[in-house]
Amino acid sequence: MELVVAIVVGLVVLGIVLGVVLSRRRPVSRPTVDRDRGETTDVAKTPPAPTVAPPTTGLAGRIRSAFGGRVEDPWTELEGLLVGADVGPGTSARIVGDVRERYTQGDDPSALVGEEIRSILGAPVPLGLPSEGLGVVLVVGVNGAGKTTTIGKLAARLTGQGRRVSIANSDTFRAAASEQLEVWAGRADAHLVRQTRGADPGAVAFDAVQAAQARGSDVLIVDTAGRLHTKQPLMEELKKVRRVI
Ligand SMILES: Nc1nc2c(ncn2[C@@H]2O[C@H](COP(=O)(O)OP(=O)(O)OP(=O)(O)O)[C@@H](O)[C@H]2O)c(=O)[nH]1
Ligand SMILES: [Mg+2]
Repeated sequence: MELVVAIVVGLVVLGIVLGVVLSRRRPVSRPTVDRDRGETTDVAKTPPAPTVAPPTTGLAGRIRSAFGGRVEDPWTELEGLLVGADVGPGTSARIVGDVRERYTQGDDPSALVGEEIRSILGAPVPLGLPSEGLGVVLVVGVNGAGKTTTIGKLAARLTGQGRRVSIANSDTFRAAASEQLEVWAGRADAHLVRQTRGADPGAVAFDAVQAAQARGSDVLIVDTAGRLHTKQPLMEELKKVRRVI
């Protein structure tokens, strides 16, 4: 039997990258209608409004604000902002060190942070599913990051390619997790393995591997309950699920 366990990690960091990128987007030029005159105005062509301070909300805005002369030591502030955004202390220190080396007066520090995060994440890794036997994808991440939705999309893509897909609900913690996954499995024409709420996530994964093999599935996708990577016992639980698989 060939089992390949691909662990999907880094959703937190990905979220930060997206946050940085999105918050740097320029507002889209769109026409507005003057209701009194019935005229349409292209916002981009109107004279520039009086200079306003850049946004100080969102991670990118707060980073820029920290470097705007407001705080005495922006590097310590930056490290605190990263830790506060759930980037681990070690990675935060690394990012601060790397950005500090590259930063020169006038640079946008949030852009440099975004570049560092992208370089840490590296190029996207292809989903390495085996050509024979059962491939297992264990999906982990913080609460509400989009794990279950992504599983639905991934399952639909794989069944669309002609692969037989099983899904295991090892999120036995959150209310209605099973019902949510059932909807996605139905849409993707995938087979769902689940147990009652509160069951051991490792036990669900064990049953699911057996059931997927018995059905001749090509891929088993295992959903897990959202958790913060800073919660050690919950991370140990994930390790157990992986070992069981
Ligand atoms: N717009 C948008 N919303 C998304 C996307 N992915 C997930 N969502 C929404 O984000 C919310 C959380 O998504 P889930 O897939 O339930 O996230 P999760 O990580 O499984 O959540 P937990 O199991 O509670 O940890 C839902 O309302 C989804 O509809 C996406 O790509 N785009
Ligand atoms: Mg979920």
